[in-house]
Amino acid sequence: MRARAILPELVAPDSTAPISRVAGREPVRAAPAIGRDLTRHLLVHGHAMIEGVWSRKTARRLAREAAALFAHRQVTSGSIGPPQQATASDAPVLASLQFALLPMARALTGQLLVPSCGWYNFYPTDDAIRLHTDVEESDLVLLASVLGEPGPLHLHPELQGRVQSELDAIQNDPGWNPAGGVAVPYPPLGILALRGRKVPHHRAGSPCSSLTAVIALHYKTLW
Ligand SMILES: O=C(O)CCC(=O)C(=O)O
Ligand SMILES: [Fe+2]
Repeated sequence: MRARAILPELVAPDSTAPISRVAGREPVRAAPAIGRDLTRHLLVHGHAMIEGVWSRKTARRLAREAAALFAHRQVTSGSIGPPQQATASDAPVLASLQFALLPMARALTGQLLVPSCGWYNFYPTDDAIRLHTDVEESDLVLLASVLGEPGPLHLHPELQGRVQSELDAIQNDPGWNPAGGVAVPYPPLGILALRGRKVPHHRAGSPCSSLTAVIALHYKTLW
């Protein structure tokens, strides 16, 4: 019964047919078909945007879970910028979503990815996140806004190959332009797929008018 209670309903924007059932209970619907244009964009630019991956109902469940975790302060300090985080191990809706999106992550990359880690990033006052590359356990991250309206993430393909200490030095340099990089918004009810281990990214930070939360679902190749 618990699985039924936590399972997010995923819908395809162009299809309403359920494609599978988990334990014969609530239907899981397909994530959008991943066309060549998206896989090519990810290959060439290191990111791709996909709208309408889940329903408003799933969005509400994620928002509720994020708000509850924050209210009960089951959060820790982020290591590389986001002020506070809660991991998927404390978040059944998020954990369920991470598995439901696995086929999409594989289709996007053509790689046999598995979920590695996932979390909510909380931005109670401003949405700044330092210039960084992602954790080693990440060959692909799926990012989405679930509460509030974070500004676009700024991607820096031109800084590919820099280690974290170099990125810190670049950001601390007085000549650093916080508005630089390719600004990519989080699409409505959808995800920004990012090769975040390769492509450094940051957000300079604007004040948040209400609690803002982003999900980061990481996937890793087995070999
Ligand atoms: O919180 C965000 O908007 C970005 C998240 C991110 O880059 C990360 O968690 O590594
Ligand atoms: Fe990141």
